Amino acid sequence: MRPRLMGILNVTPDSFYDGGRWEKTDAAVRRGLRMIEAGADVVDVGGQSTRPGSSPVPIREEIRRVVPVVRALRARCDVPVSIDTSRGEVARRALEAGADWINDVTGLRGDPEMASIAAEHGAHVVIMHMQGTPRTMQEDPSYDDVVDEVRDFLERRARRAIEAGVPADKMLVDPGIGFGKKLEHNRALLRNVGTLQASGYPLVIGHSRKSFLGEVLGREAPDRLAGTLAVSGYLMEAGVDVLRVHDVADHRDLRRTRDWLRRD
Ligand code: HH2
Repeated sequence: MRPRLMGILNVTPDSFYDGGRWEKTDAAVRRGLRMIEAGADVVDVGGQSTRPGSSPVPIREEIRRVVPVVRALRARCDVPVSIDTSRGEVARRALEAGADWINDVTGLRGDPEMASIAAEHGAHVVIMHMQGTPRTMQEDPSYDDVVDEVRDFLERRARRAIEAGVPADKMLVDPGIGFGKKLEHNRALLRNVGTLQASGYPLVIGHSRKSFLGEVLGREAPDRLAGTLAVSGYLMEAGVDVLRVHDVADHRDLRRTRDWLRRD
């Protein structure tokens, strides 16, 4: 199966890797269009960093950052646009501006309205697992069995979304690499994507340049591309449906090379 590439577009001053690079609307739109040219199957626009230790920004500021970018991308391309938010009002405004997906790192727990907003607009929904909140999540995350607990959570939240009217075929799930997880938790989740896929929903993985790679390699985010690609290759073999990545062109090359190698 051909994994889809979700290009990360953070319209923020402080995201852990691309913060401050696409803060202005024009720069963000150019970046989004470049990612689409490079082969992104969906562009994920975020207006608030959720890196460990981060605090929420005012809702009006989040809307100011993302809505013009979503509108401009929608006017200039047909590729699905995703809004990375856990706030219903931000999602609503982005969907009205033309977004197609909601990517919610709280698994629809951040705002009780989120599931019905998604249902009303016919949006695809990515339900992600996180233990704790971004501000404190890396202080001492703990699990009895991380894979089982994450799978149960994702299935429970997906059922709730279906009850609120989101069609099952518009739902995707994501174990939330780095969100309230120690190195070994991330490793267990990456090695057990089959268990997570057993729920039947397409699986999204967002490992790109994250700090677990810093722990493995002793490198900062700008120097974690090779590590990211190694994990991506592994996940492609495992049949993951969507890879959420900063480096779309490199991943397209990875995917093409792998397809060439596997061809009969
Ligand atoms: N990771 C981040 C943000 N949103 N969404 C999903 N579905 N899965 C993820 O793993 C995920 C996500 C954090 O990464 P990034 O957007 O690059 O950084 P920041 O939160 O600092 O903006």
